[in-house]
Amino acid sequence: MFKKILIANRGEISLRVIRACRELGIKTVAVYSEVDANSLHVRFADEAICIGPAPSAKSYLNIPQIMSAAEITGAEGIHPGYGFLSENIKFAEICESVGIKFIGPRSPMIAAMGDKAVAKETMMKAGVPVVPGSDGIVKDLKEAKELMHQIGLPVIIKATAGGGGRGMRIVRLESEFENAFNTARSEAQTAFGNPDVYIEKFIEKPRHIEIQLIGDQHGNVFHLGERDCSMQRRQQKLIEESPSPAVDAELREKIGGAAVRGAKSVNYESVGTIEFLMDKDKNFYFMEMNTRIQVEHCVTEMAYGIDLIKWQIRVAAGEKLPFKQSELKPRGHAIECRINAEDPDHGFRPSAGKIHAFHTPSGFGVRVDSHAYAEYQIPPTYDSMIGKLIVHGETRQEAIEKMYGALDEFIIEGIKTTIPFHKQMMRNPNFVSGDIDTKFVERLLNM
Ligand code: MV4
Repeated sequence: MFKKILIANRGEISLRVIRACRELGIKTVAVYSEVDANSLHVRFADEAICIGPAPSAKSYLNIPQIMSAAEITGAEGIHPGYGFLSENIKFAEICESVGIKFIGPRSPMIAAMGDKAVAKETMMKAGVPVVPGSDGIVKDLKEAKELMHQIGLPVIIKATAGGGGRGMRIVRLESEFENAFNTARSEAQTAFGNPDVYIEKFIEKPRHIEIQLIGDQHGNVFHLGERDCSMQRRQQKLIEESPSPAVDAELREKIGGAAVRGAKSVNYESVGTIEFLMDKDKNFYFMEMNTRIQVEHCVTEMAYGIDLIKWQIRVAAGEKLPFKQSELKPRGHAIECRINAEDPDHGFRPSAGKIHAFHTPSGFGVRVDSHAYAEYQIPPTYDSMIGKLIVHGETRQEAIEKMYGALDEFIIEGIKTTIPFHKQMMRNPNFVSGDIDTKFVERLLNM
């Protein structure tokens, strides 16, 4: 087992990894930018190294500085958290080349799953359902039209260099197709410097269902059920839950089994998530695979009673997973609300500044993962999430009630937050009945 791990991240996820290491008897090294000198991850780590000024490029993305910090402190492993360098192939390669364990999959795996076409091909070979569409990039209008007729309308045209919802164009009428195809290509050239597009069957009003996976270095891969992340706004997740109100035990086994087949086909190790689109008829289609721990991992932890970060560290140290898939079942229901320093009454615009009062909720089944505190000055440099509120109840209804009460107890003064928005959602009839999809929030806000 590692004696010392450096966490190449900041904020709540850095605190989360510090806690897991503490419980595993592992010493921790925090890295921080000048503006983060008073952050809690600096305070609670065993050692802390300043790696540069505020801009991420000069600090949390500064590979030489991070590697120097690891060398100076003798860290044997580096946990990248999420975002920043967590899926950076070069960073994983550098760690591998100097014998420091990158706590995640090996660099070739990050590369493979990071290439949309390779990932889709891999999943197809493993029998994982993928969205019907072109086999890679569509080279010209003639081929595109043939595909449109094969797939059937509506179709979606996607820029291969796009991502996160950018460079996508839906076509519902044949008469629109030629113009849409040409416009999509020229917009892709302008936006990404690459005009290449591919075409897929458009899945109407999909849910975003993702499967939590964990694999060890002995060929074992398990799934820990699904998370429903359909409550999004402009590709930003706001509320996540496990299990999904749209998935029963039988469907869970189907989707989870498909995800495990996909992961096993590439000998996946570490934690990972396979994202699916699911239509109203419960057909599910592979979207992408994330080779890192995710913000919303906590709802899986609460529903399955498993500490994912500790197991991620154990498998990185070579331990064998002691699980039996048949015993990995969700119990009760967990919901997470992302607490962002944003103003929901003004287009969720950032609301950085100084927090004057900070009181967190608690009670049975209430968890707050946050690096914020009273008098904390939120830097405008990084993303706006200042914490996550997670609740666990025996039923979804109880979890919703518990979430509403916890949000009501959550006092943050001095900045605007998404708390009022989340309270409204816990009282929204569609959310409460589970009748939502990935465009629900945007329709609700008339975006
Ligand atoms: C789709 C789709 C419907 N049909 N592909 C959005 C970003 C990227 N992850 C893929 N996305 C979508 N791809 C087909 N064939 C709908 C979306 C989509 C979406 C997917 C997941 C979560 C939120 C979303 C919001 C808008 C669109």
